[in-house]
Amino acid sequence: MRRRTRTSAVLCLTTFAALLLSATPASAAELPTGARSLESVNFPGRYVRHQDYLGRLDAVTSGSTAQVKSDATFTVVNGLASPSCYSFQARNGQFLRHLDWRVRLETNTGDATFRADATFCAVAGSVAGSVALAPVNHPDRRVRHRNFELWVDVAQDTATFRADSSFRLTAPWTPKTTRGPVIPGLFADPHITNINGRYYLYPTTDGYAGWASPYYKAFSSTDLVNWTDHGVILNHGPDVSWADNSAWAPAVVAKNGRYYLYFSGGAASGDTGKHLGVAVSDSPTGPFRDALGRPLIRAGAYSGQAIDPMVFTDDTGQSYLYWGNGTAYVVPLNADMVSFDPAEVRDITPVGYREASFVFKRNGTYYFMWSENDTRDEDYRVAYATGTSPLGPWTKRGVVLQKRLDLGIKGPGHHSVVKAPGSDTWHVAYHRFAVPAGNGANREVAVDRMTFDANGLINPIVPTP
Ligand code: FUB
Repeated sequence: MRRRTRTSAVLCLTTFAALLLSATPASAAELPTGARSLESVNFPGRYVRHQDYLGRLDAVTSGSTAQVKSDATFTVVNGLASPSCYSFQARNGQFLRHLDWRVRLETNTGDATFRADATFCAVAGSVAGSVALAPVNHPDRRVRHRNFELWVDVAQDTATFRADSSFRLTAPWTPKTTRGPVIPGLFADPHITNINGRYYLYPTTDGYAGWASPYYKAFSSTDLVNWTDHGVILNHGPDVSWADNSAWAPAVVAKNGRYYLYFSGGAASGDTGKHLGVAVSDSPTGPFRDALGRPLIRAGAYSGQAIDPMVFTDDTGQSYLYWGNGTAYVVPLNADMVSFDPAEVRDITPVGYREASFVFKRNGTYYFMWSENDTRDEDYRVAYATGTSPLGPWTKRGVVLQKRLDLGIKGPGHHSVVKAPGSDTWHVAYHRFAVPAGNGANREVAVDRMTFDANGLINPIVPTP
């Protein structure tokens, strides 16, 4: 009975995913992500903007008010329903979506309907360099202007319709003035690492109710500012037989000339909790394949959820797997990186521990860091301890990253740490409620400096907006 329920739920999800996939227009175009404005092709000087939460096409000039310019500026981001399409986030944090065929601005609820209604696939527009936007769930329609209002109408094969539905992406009327987020859109739980001199970022894809996203993307950078999107590197649906959703908190480590991605996932039935798995690839940007065909740690094998894996490799070459939610565990990994001796698992839970263990070593001292409170709570924060071995014992040193309401920063946590090669320069990647108007399921990724005092203790981390 249980099996049948799970099977039909899987079928439902698979059908929806297949629908979304087949809905993606064939002549897909790629858009640059980041801040942009969208200018009409047949009414140059008029731009997509929102007014009273409705989409319009209005004139914007250098003399327009700051509000008008801001209302005509969007961040092109990863599609909320499909990574091969796009969503458009306004400066107030809301997204363009269609409802009753009118384009409007609303807050992302994270449910499947909203995400689909707010995801548009880019296809070639009427003139070179322009694009048309097809709703991912209605590929026969296009975003078009009619009486200078934005509607989602059935595409017509006429020159007028093609022009009314074509836009040029231009420089934004209101340029970005903040450092964050470092990757446009909704992502969380960033795992940052440096492989052969290049920085890689592996986040959870966010914006899904219940953190239900099924896939991971990889990003890379040489300067921690400009990031290249390498696309989807592992998708629970097709790639992992035992997980369908909840693609949470990946961590990648290089070893033996290969790349190992540790991750968590849940089954569509939702009745078995989260399992922890490991995938392998010959490249840090994947594609990754499930290494075992089964979880490395099954839900329920240890108390707390089997989530938030992280691997630290000591100077001896020995790698250790850390994970946990409520309880923090560590175990030495076998040389194959995909197995361990269960008898070696240790509980290293510090006071205040919630999840997101991260371990690194500096000047002979081991640092064990973690997140406290709930990721939906603005008091989500990062604390740490120091120790003399990867297994402890640990001495708690306190909280180093927490909310800064004066800067509009809430819930900074689930971080990771990276050292610039050949230096003593350290950075921390973490997520926080998206600024503005985010919450515990609409989070963004930031990167800031992490410094130490003369005694090797971590100075309070100053989050930049
Ligand atoms: O993103 C899903 C979950 O939220 C992570 O596994 C936790 O660490 C928390 O950030």
